[in-house]
Parts: sequence; structure tokens; C-alpha cells
Amino acid sequence: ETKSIPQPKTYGPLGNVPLIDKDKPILSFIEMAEEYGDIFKLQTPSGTATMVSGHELVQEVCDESRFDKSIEGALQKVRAFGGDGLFTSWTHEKNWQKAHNILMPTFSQRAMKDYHDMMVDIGSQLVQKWERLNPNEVVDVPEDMTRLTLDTIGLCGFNYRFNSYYREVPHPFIKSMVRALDEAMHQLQRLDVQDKLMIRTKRQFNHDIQVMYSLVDRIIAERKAEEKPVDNDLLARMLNVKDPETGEKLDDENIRYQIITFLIAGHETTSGLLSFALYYLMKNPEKMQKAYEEVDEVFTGSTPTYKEVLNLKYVRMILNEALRLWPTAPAFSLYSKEDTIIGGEYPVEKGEKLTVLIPQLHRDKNAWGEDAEEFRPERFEDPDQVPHHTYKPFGNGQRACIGMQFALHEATLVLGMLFKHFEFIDHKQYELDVKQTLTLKPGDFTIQVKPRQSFQ
Ligand code: MNH
Repeated sequence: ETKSIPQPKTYGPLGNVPLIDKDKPILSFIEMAEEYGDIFKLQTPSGTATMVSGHELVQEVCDESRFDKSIEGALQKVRAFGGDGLFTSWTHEKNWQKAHNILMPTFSQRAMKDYHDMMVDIGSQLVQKWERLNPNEVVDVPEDMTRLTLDTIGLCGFNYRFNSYYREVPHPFIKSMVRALDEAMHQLQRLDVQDKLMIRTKRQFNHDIQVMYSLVDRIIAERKAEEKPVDNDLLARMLNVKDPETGEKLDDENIRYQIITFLIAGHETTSGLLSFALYYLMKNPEKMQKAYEEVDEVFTGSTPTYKEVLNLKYVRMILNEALRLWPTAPAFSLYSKEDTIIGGEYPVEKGEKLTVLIPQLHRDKNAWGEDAEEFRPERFEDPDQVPHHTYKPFGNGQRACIGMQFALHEATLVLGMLFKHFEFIDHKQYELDVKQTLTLKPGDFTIQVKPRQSFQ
């Protein structure tokens, strides 16, 4: 006995598009999931999308023998500049396996030791900036976090300094990247004819891609021209290391795509994570207090060490919980390898696509309990208590995030440094307004900061 998948009402050739908020599609999907349940279907100009969010269904589609990552929707649009880089390639493309083999070792927990001092360098720039503000000045949290995460991946990845804290407006790369990502998200909701008419938008998109390429090509050329190039960053690995399986190195075009990919994937999401974490702490003073206590106990010297960061257990739990409520990369897509049935009742054809709606999965009361909407880092105290297969902020299986340790080390270190140095003032009684540029961030989130007395 099979059932058809629920679908909201459609509007002619636009399908379900009029029901989707074009600036924050993910929030519309969350609302629809509330109404239509664990699985529902949407028709858009770029095809049919089936959204799954119930924990049992998600567990099923995370079975890699039956489903694999699909490059579609926004990801397919991002492919215009990410090419066959790790993020936007199919698993069966030769360059995915090759780059995966070559780059995995640079992202292990141990490899973070090599990046730690550079992360501290950039973190200190943020601390110094905030220390030098006048008492009434206001901090735009997501903006300063984006400066931090961009500069960190630039330095650790490519020995390149964006020097974002010395700029009033974002680095040109960032301007182009944000606009291109935003355009990729909006393209999805346009009919082909509409899209073809938007000549200026298209020109801007192509221009933005060229801006990104030119920076990256310069970074590569400068590295190649150096007499004694550094040998321990990501770029060095990309240029020099052979894939043990094929004996081949990455080609130049693919290296360009990988660098773009790491610059994008490597900072937007982590910046959102830090912003959401600070937001939740400011709204939960008892949790904030616990974080202060931990940091005061663990960070004893003037500069945090690699090992001390690993000991910030509660800060790590705070980050896990922030990523549960607002996973900053909120969806991933799969295709079915065979004709199959999911949930025992919904037929899925070979090649058919499914999208996992992560924020909804993370709020599934059947898995997380009645308090699923509450910010409670303690639920991550005992890893065995975390419900299996219901927590996917970094995606799934072999296509999961390669930068997870990097993001968590960076974010834990920086939250620790901020707690060591500041008190935070919710000067405008901020109410959460989630913004989407493919990834999620708290919009218009400003605070005031005050140096902590005990450290003056
Ligand atoms: Mn990241 C894949 C989330 C930080 C580089 N990342 C993914 C996926 C999710 C994700 C989800 C899977 C997407 C999919 O299946 O389509 N990533 C995050 C989050 C953070 C994050 C929530 C921070 C918080 N990611 C980072 C950082 C880097 C990075 C930092 C690099 C330094 N991520 C990647 C790359 C991939 C990826 C590269 C693609 C990996 C692959 O498919 O081989």
C-alpha cells in the first residue's frame, strides 16, 4: 500500500513558487513542514523538490547504499563558480574522490594544531577592535564575525591576509561572493523566460564571478612565484600532494574551484554559528554564566593554547546547541540510486531528488523531546544521549563537511576569547530575525560590549 506525497496548492506554471518567501525560502519550508508534516513535495521552475524532516525518514535517506548527494537547486547554481570543487561535485566525478583523498588529512583534529596560532592571531584582532570601542559604540555581530572567519580561512588556507578589520566596507571578494550566492538562491525561483530577461542581473553575476576568480588566480600565481613557499597550508597541499589512489595531483582549474569553495564554505557558515551562539547566550544568562565560569577556569595564560580549547567542553556544547536550533547550512540534497519506497509508504523513483530540511529535523519532538524549541546546551553533555541520526548540521556520510573540526576549533577558541575579555549588552532588546543568503544568520543583530573588570 503506497501513498502519494502531500503537496501544497499550485499556481499554474509557477507551481508552488508563490508560497515561498524568495528572500528566506528556508523559513517558508519550515512553515510548510509544520503544516504538511515530515515529508512534502514542492513544484518550482527548476523541478520538483521533496522535503523530508522527520527523524525516521531522514535516517532512511542518510543510508549511503541507497542515496547519494545530489547537485541541484541552489547548489547547481553555485556550481557556476564552484565548478567541480568538493562542495559542488557529484560523488562519481573523478575530481571529488581525488580532492577528498588529498585534502582529508589537512582537516583532521590533529591538523588543527597547525592552524591554532593563526586562529589566535585573527581572534586577537577581533578582541582588540572591541576593546578599543567607546562605551556607546555598537557592534554589528554578524559583520565582525564574518571579518573573523574570512580572515581565518584566508590565513590558514592560503597564507593570505584579507585584513578585514582594517576595512570599513567588506573586501571586494566578499561583496561579490555575497551577491553571487544571493543571486544563486534567487535564480531558483524564476521561470526560464524571466531569468533570460534579467540581463543586468546576469551581467552582474558574471562580473562577480570574475572578481572571485581574479583574486584566486592572483593567490595561486603569487604562491608559485615565491622562492621559499610555505608548505603547511591548504594551498600547499593542493599544489603539491598526489592522490594516493591515482598518483595524480589536482589540476590548476580544479585548484581554482577548490579555493573559491573553501573561501565560501569556510567562512559564511562559521560566522553565522558564532552569531547565533552569542545571540542565544545573551538571551540565556544562566548559560552565559556557566560559559564565563568555564573560560575563567580553563584559559589561564595570556594566549589560549590548542589543548585549552579542547577543554572548553561547555562552550563546545553551546555551539552544538546553536547549530541544532539554527544549522547555518540548513539543507542538503540527495538522489535515490534505485526505485524504492521510503517510510514504508512513499514511492521514490530512481534518480528522484530529496532535500533534508535540517532545522526541522533538529526540532523533531519525537526525537528531541518536548523541550526541542528550548536552548539547552546540556542535552549534549553525554554524546550517547544525543539521538542517533537526528543531528545533521554538517551533512551526512562521506559527503559530510570536511571543515567540521576547523569550524568547531575556530568557533570554540573565539567564543572563549570573547568571554575572557567582555561583557555583552543587549542594547536594543534584539529580537531574532533570521536572514538567508543561502546560509543563515541573525539579521541586524547589534550589541554593545564592555571590557570585563577583572581583566583590566
Ligand atoms: Mn562545511 C560540506 C555545513 C564549515 C568546507 N558543510 C558541508 C555540508 C554541510 C556543511 C551541511 C554538506 C552539504 C551537502 O551535503 O550538500 N560547514 C557546515 C557548517 C559549518 C561548516 C554548519 C560551520 C559551522 N565547511 C566549513 C568550513 C569549511 C567547510 C570551515 C572549510 C574550511 N563543507 C566544506 C566542504 C564541503 C562541506 C569543502 C563539501 C565536502 C564534500 O562533499 O566532500
